[in-house]
Amino acid sequence: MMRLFFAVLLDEHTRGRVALVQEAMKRALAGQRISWVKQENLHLTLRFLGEQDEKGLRQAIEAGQTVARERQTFRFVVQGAGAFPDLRRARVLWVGVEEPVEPLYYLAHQLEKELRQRGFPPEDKPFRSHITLARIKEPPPAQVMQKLIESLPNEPLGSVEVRSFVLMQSVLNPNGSLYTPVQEFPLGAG
Ligand code: 2AM
Repeated sequence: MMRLFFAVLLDEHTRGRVALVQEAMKRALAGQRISWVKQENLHLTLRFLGEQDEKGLRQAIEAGQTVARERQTFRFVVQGAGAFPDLRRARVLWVGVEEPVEPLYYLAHQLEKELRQRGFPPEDKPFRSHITLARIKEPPPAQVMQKLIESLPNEPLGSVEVRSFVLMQSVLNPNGSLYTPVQEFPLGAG
């Protein structure tokens, strides 16, 4: 079995800028029990598939190929930060995506459609484009979070050119997940 997800990877420049925001968060939240995503692992998840067998892997690849053939390269801007589910109960810290967000949503939507046609159970959570920076065991006080988010610069961190998306394997281990690309799907290659 393989734990799989579809993702858009960030270019090195954007990853570096995002990592600076992450460093600022680390300083502001020092002493809290937080697990920070390593810089090389920063990504935007399009669809999480969970544990899949050989057949699931094959069908995920087919779905990815179908979607990629129908789509052209596009850009999005990484900007803004926040917390899921909200600042009072922060469990996930993220940086967001500014306009245009539609192409990403459309890509996620098309993947969902192709996966469902191949018998994958529907994703129950609506897609929200974000790049996870940290996962928090115990939410810090809401004022701390509010102050933190307000203190971060709200300027574009990078304009990402999406030429492909990737099926990733995630191997969980105690000192952080190990992500490995299984297959890359160049956009508009059909
Ligand atoms: P996240 O960034 O919002 O945490 C690999 O685990 C990727 O799949 C992560 O980026 C994670 O999103 C995403 N993902 C979505 N649903 C998940 C789930 N139920 N369990 C683990 N990861 C999930």
